[in-house]
Amino acid sequence: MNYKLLITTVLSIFFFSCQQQQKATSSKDLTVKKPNIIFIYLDDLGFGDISINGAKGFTTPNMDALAKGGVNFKNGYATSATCTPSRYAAFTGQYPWRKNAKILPGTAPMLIDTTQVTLPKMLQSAGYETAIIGKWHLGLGSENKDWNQRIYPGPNDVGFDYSYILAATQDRVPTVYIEDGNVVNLDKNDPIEVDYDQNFEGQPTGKDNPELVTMMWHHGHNNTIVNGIPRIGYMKGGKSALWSDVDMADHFLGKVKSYIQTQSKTDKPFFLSYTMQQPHVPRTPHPRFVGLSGQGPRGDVILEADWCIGELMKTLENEGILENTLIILSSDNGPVLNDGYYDKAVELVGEHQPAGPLRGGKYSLFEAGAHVPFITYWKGKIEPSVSNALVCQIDLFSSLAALVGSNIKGPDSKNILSSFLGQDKTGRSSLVLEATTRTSFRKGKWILIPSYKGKKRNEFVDIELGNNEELMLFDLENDLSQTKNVAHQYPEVVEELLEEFYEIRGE
Ligand code: NG6
Ligand code: CA
Repeated sequence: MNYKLLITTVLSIFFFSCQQQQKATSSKDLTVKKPNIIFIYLDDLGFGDISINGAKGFTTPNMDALAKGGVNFKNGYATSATCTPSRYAAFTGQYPWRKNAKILPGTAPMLIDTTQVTLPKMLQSAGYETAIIGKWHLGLGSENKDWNQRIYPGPNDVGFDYSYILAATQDRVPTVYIEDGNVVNLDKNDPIEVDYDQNFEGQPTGKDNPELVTMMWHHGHNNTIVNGIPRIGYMKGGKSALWSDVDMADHFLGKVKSYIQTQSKTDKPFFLSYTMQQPHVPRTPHPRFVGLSGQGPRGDVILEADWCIGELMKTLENEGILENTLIILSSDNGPVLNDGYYDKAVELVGEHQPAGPLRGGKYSLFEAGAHVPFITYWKGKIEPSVSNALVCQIDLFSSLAALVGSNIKGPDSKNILSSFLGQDKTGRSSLVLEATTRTSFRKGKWILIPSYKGKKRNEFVDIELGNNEELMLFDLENDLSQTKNVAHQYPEVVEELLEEFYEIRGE
């Protein structure tokens, strides 16, 4: 054999395999450092509303698949029991009560300051393309904004490269989509006007014209009627821009799919917040889902949302990026059955317990207010498990920063990346929770709810709010349903928790 030829062959094989290895490592590094990140954020989905957490009467196969293939957190929290504060915390990493965040009307100015650090801005600086598609509810523009001009500031000005949103909630005007600050399909000859105090002359309302509604209001929700549904707030004009309620899920999903299809063809990783409107009121399932749950529109829109999540997963698979995408699923607050419309949610719920074993619901300082479904999924990277780690949406900021190698942190956000990846089962040590501006304190297995004046139960929504003459302490490890106030048995625990709570609150 030719000796020279042998050496050349051996050497070229060696260099070739080195090159291949280098390629493999660099692409693996990329995968490890900069995966796409999708935050699926549902609206008012309770801890028990997915079948893997015990839902009865219907199944949610797509959410279950994420939970079974990823980490299903049993102690996962929004910061709050209502939407605006929870979203504020998730996107800024700051406790919402520091900013006095409350449920906002559709006319509210932008709550996040354009100079603030935010989760999407942090990801932008780490090389991400960022987007939000779905519900916003963090205020837009200034107090006296003109909806017929580009609305500034909005999501695009606090870190989202692309935004396709509804301004507040599905039950609040304006009932139009806004893309990158502009109302979609707006006819300038039919300008939009919005007011939360006074009606516009000659406009029918749910209160005065019940004959015009197709979904009757129970409490609130009796102002301007759009698509037969009476809303909160008054609105005039913008006819060509009005959304279709029954098509909303398909509409947002369409935007999500095309965003993913476009981004998957670029070199940049993306961060997508898919902020779904379900199962918040008004529940308007597409006719394909009507009747499927046996629980009326509330169950039907949960099935609709679950289907959308399945479609999202298929899109990731078809684009070949599923293995390179971290998915986080959670809800902005706990469940409510009657949130202001007659839609049979109460009558048809049967055995199903939207909050699972938890006490209270949306608006409540009891567990069901902010203790929500929380799942992380990353095919091939996260080992399937159930975790008791204490995790909160506020921690996504600093944890994702750690994942992408950024040293920007959210002010109240902890880096608990290893818990989100299923490796650590402890999570953060303590957490301040909030419900309609009242706060409580979780530490380890304990939750301390200070004494608050006010009604014990909101009769309209039929939910216990967590107000009590005496301070309450619960041992969640042994009494998850909060049946026994043990404050008197553990005065030293009360003292320790109060001290830390006041310190964090700066009191
Ligand atoms: C309440 C609404 C409720 C819902 C909630 C916001 C009334 C009587 N009730 O004020 O229907 O819209 O605000 O929900 O108007 S959240 O999930 O966005 O926080
Ligand atoms: Ca909500």
